[in-house]
Amino acid sequence: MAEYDFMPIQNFDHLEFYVGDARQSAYYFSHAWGFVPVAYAGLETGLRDRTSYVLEQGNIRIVLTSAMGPEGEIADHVHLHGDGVKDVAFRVESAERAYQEATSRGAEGVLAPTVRSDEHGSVKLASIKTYGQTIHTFVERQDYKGAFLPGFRAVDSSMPRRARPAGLAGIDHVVGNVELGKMNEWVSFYERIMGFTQMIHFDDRQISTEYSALMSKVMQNGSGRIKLPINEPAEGRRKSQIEEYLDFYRTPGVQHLALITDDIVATVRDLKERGVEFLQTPKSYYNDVLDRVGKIDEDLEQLAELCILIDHDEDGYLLQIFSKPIVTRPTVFFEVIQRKGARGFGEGNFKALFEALEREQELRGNL
Ligand code: TYF
Ligand code: FE
Repeated sequence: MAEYDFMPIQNFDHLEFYVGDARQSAYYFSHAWGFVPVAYAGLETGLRDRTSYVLEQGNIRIVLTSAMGPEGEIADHVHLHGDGVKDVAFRVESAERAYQEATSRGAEGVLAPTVRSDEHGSVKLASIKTYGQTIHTFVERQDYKGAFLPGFRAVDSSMPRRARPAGLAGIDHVVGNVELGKMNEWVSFYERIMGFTQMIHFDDRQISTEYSALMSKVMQNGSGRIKLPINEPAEGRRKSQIEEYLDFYRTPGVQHLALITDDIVATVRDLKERGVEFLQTPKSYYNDVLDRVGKIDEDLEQLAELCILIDHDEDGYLLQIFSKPIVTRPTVFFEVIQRKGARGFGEGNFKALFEALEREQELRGNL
């Protein structure tokens, strides 16, 4: 029987990026990636020090926040890291309880349980630290009917919707990069503090190509809904892609967000037409991929044209593709993934994927 889950997380609530300019980032996330603006907080809502845009697509909610001046933690965060993910927020039934469970097990609190209310109801928020300067906020929102959180106003839905969704439906996993030698600390952080377990099936994923190497372990919560892989650099012949990230982000942090689609061919075709750039896969990959993965529903020609990767495990197969970094520094990127039964992360693609990542790394002079 499953053990009692002291940290029942319902789902991801949102991902908050701290960015240099929230307005321009919102334009990129909506026009390039199809996220629809739904809420806003800034000068017009009485906020003087920051501006946030909230965008949604399917069950994905992204918050883009920037500082209105050089002071404060948002400006400091952007100064140190460039644009990046500050908060991987989870929806819970009780923020108070989640915070108590985590802090009593040793988590460092950032925001003690706090109630915020407006005419749409009230929410409870509480936050703890995780790797680098990243935090996890627990969001309790069952008594709230507003657009996002108190203090935000809904983006007028009678306005013409400039964003056209691209078929992204949910968050599959969120990956963190940690420093060399720190993997087990973070594995035990998620075990001890969050009640997560290591997906046994994929533990000790030691991945090395000719040049770079990394270790990756996948942590998941009690329900399996939340999957948080953790990467650490490993000794390779040349600089690990994880080290390149750490060199530019300056601390551990979120490396990639994997977004689910039910039709990866349509989604990726659409995103490419809007100018989103993805890693290229050599055509030779497609010569023998079906020998490895077996029969698939999709047209191989189309997958090859779009450079979509294919992998399988005992439960089925999956299709995935990786964007180039979405920010100026070679740090955070998106993965688009369609699962057709498979529960893995594309282990069979690691060689092709890491070679593609290393070609980019080499162009940047960081290999
Ligand atoms: O999440 C994963 O495990 C896959 C593969 O630096 C991956 O998306 C793993 C490590 C990495 C880039 C991609
Ligand atoms: Fe991934």
